[in-house]
Amino acid sequence: MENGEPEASVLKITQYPLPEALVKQLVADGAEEVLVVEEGQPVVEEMIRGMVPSSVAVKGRLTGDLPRMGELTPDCVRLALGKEPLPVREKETVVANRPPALCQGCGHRDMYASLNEVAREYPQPRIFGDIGCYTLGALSPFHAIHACVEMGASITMAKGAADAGQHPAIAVIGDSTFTHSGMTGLLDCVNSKSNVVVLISDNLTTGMTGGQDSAGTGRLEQICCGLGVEPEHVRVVVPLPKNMEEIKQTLREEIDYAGPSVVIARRECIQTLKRHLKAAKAQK
Ligand SMILES: Cc1ncc(C[n+]2csc(CCOP(=O)(O)OP(=O)(O)O)c2C)c(N)n1
Ligand code: SF4
Repeated sequence: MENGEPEASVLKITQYPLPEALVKQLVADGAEEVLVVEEGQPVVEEMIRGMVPSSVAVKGRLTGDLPRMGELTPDCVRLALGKEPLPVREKETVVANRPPALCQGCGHRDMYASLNEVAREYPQPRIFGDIGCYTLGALSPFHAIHACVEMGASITMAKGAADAGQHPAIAVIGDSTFTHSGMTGLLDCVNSKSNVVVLISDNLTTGMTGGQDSAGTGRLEQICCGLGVEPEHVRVVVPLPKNMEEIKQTLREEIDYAGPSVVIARRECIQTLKRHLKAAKAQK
């Protein structure tokens, strides 16, 4: 007992299949109930019910002790544990109130810095974003994205805008999202000769979900040409502050070209770069 409240044993699960022995161990010393705090669907909650004795009450999203939908906040969990939500002032001392931001040194930053400068040269630019770390370009300090819907939609939104006469119509998409569901949109742009610029921010990984390999790494230019984009309108730049003028000029040239073009801004995510450098050092 601590401050008159019962202590809880905590088991953190980050694997599948579930560690059944650990789950059983969790309730072995006579636990009466288990609260499953699980983002997304209550999959673990359902499975754990079959692993523990029926005398143990398994609580979570399925039982309504945690909300069935939406993000789990500290307050949701406090309520499920029978505690009052933290007063706002106390919360601010636990977690600083700040919006999410791109890492310092991230190549997406340099890509947006150049794109914003070029966009300002046109009376009504429209920039369509997509899903990944670079979605944060919608927030301060960039405010670079006018719309963002779902994986791959940046290109089809830009196509729709371009076909309706919008100029420039620019899609910003990550390398992984491009190979996940952006390629079909680019093929549509080629078929209709749509006047879009697709800016692929290629950090050579899937940054937002933790740095998994990206399906098209090393082949993006070939893929774009294979889809029918003219090779001279598949351009590659390196998003670094020193290359700002070159990137801006490349963007201007492709905006001026009346057809589908691709600009690939390629520089490795600094988080995976750090890991790769550490692994290489360890191998020496
Ligand atoms: C339909 C769907 N599948 C998977 C995801 C998970 N997801 C979020 S962002 C992302 C890809 C991000 O990679 P990338 O486009 O390369 O951008 P980065 O985060 O590296 O900047 C994925 C797969 C999702 N949001 N929606
Ligand atoms: S994880 Fe990588 S891609 Fe994402 S913001 Fe950080 S440096 Fe950029």
